[in-house]
Amino acid sequence: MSDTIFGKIANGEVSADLVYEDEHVVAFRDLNPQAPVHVLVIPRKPIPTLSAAGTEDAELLGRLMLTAAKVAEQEGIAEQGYRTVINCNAGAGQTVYHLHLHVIGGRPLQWPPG
Ligand code: DGP
Repeated sequence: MSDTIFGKIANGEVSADLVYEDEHVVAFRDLNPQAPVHVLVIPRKPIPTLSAAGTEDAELLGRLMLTAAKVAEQEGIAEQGYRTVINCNAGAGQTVYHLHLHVIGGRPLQWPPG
């Protein structure tokens, strides 16, 4: 798979406003935020979509979720509430084909979403 912009952020080739990183995942602020807090959590491993993840990625997917919760705490939105979203494929609005989990909050969020 060719490297995406998120792969380049994960390996440090492209800069981003990082809020968390460890050996498995990186979290950084979205360039086009949809709310006062909008952070993307990605695995360092370049999995293109959620559908492309396999059972071998189960622990890594758990790490993405736990990192989302950690970021929400760190950003001060855990108590008021936040949303996590994974867009899978073009029909759902995925534009970057490196798996990423959106953490969105800091304003009231409608449900159901549009
Ligand atoms: P999605 O539509 O789910 O594929 O979300 C992709 C998000 O990535 C979108 O909200 C904008 C953001 N984004 C795209 N390119 C960059 C970039 O180079 N840096 C950062 N920080 N965010 C980006």
